[in-house]
Amino acid sequence: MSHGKQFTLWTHKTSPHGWKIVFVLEEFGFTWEPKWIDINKNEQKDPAFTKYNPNGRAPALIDHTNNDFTIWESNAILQYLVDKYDKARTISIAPGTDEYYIQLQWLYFQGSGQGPYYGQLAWFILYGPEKPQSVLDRYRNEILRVMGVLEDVLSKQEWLVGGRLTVADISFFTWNAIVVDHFLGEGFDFAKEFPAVAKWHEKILERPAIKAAWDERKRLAALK
Ligand SMILES: N[C@@H](CCC(=O)N[C@@H](CS)C(=O)NCC(=O)O)C(=O)O
Repeated sequence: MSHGKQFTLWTHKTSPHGWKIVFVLEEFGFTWEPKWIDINKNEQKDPAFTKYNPNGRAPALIDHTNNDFTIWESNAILQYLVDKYDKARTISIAPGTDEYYIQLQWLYFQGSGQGPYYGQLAWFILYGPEKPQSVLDRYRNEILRVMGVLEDVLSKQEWLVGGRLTVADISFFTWNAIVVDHFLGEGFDFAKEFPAVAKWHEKILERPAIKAAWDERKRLAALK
């Protein structure tokens, strides 16, 4: 490590999976160095990256304060960061409690229920050589179904777990923002269709570190 910072984050400049890691690094005030890989150039399959993440997908994190410990899968990275460094539990639930497993439940649901379906709709719209209507409908409907699950829960409680913002909430933010802004169409009215989810989403963005990081992502996306 020559940059002298605490972490190196390998990710694509606008990756939803990478930016939720940035949110947490910034929440803790950690220093980190980005190593941008361009997925449009397939750099995520390059050995320079796959030596850190054999799955060849952004992101991967290296913790230089812990013997260059390396970890991939975005929610495993979130879990690592809060279990190891959030001793004050500012954005997480303490291990060993029942609520810890509810936090895990939401992180697994984000990784298996939100990420893949949202990601596939985005992929077909952006890169699909064909765009079969049945496929677009399948992923769009699945996104609406996932938002419906969140709506059901968040219309009865403010946060997913623990009565406060945690990494469980943070993990959903980036994909929700991206599909609402780019992939659900201009006719999609977030606040009208899913009022509790939209309100929760805006509250996450009120967190200064998250707002600043998301503004930076928007700046980088505009430079593309
Ligand atoms: N489950 C993984 C998903 C990672 C993922 O799909 N990353 C995207 C960027 S947002 C990627 O690298 N796509 C390029 C590819 O699939 O080859 C995680 O949460 O880290």
